[in-house]
Amino acid sequence: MSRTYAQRAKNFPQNEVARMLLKIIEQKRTNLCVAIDLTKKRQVLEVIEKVGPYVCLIKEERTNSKDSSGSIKGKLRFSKAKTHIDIIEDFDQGLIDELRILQERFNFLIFEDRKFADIGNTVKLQYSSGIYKIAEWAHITNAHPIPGDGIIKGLKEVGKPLGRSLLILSEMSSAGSLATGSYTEAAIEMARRHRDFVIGFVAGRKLTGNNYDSKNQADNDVIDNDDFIVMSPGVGLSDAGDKLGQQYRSPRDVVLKSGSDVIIVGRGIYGEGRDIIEEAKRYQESGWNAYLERLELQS
Ligand code: UP6
Repeated sequence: MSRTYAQRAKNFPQNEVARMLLKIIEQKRTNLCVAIDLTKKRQVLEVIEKVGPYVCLIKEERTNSKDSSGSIKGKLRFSKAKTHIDIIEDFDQGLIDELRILQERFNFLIFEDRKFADIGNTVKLQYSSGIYKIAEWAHITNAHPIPGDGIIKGLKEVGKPLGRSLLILSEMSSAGSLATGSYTEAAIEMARRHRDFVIGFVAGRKLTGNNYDSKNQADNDVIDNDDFIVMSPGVGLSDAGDKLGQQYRSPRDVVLKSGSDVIIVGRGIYGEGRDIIEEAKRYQESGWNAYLERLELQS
C-alpha cells in the first residue's frame, strides 16, 4: 500500500504521464493545479508566469494570441496547468509554442479541460483535428463517461500512441449535478477497464480503494492495483460559490477529509482584486499541508 505521491508512481506502470505528474508534485511540493479560464493569450501567459513556482499543473482553456510573453524569468516550479483552449479569442500556434517552451523550461504538465462527451468517432476527430489539435500539446484531457466505453476507446486511439492520458469526470462540483450514485459507480468501472489510458478522475473525493475517511485511519490507504489520481475542482478559501452553481470547499476539506490528490483552483487565485502570487502561495501551502496531515494520520 502506497501513501506518498512518489511511492504511488509505481502504481502506473502503463502511464508515463501519471508517473511524471506524481514525481513533479513531490519534487515541487505542490498539489495545486491552476485553472486558467482567461480569454487572451497574454493573460494566460502572465498568470502562468506568476503562479509557476506554486503549481503542479496548469489547466488551460483554448486561447488565441499572437503576442508572446517575452518576460518570463526565473525558475518556475509548477507541475500542471489546466486550460480551456476554446475560450481564447486570439488562439494561434504561437500560444502552443509558448506553452511548450515554458513546459520544457519549468517542468510542468498541461491539462486541457475539454470535457469530451460525444461518440468515439467524433471525439477522436475533436481530439486530433480542428484548430486546436489538443492531442498534440495537452498531456492530459478529460471526458464525460455518458456515451459509454466508446468515448474512451476513441480518445485512446489518438492519445495513447502520443503518450497522452485521460481523466474521467465521475462527479461535478456544481449544484444539482447528475453525476452521483450509480452514474459515478459506472464511471469508476469504465476507468478500470481502460487503465492503459485513464489515470484518474475529476471528482470531489477518493473513489477507489476504501473510501477515505479521516476519522477511520485504517481505511485511508491506496490499493496499489486500483490507484487513480483524483483531481478536485470547486476549491476556494474565500467564497462559498458563484452565482451559476459553482460550490467551493477548502483545500483541507478536499485533500484531508475527502482524500483527493490535486486541487484545481481558478478564480480563487486570479479573480478580480486578488494578488495572484499571494493567493497561489496560500493555496499551495494549504493543499500541501493538508496532504502532510493526511500522511500523519495514516502513519
Ligand atoms: N470544473 C469545475 N467543476 C467540475 C469540473 N470542472 O469547476 O465539476 C472546472 C471549471 C473551471 C474550474 O471548468 O475551469 O474547474 C473551476 O474554476 P473556479 O475555481 O474559478 O470556479
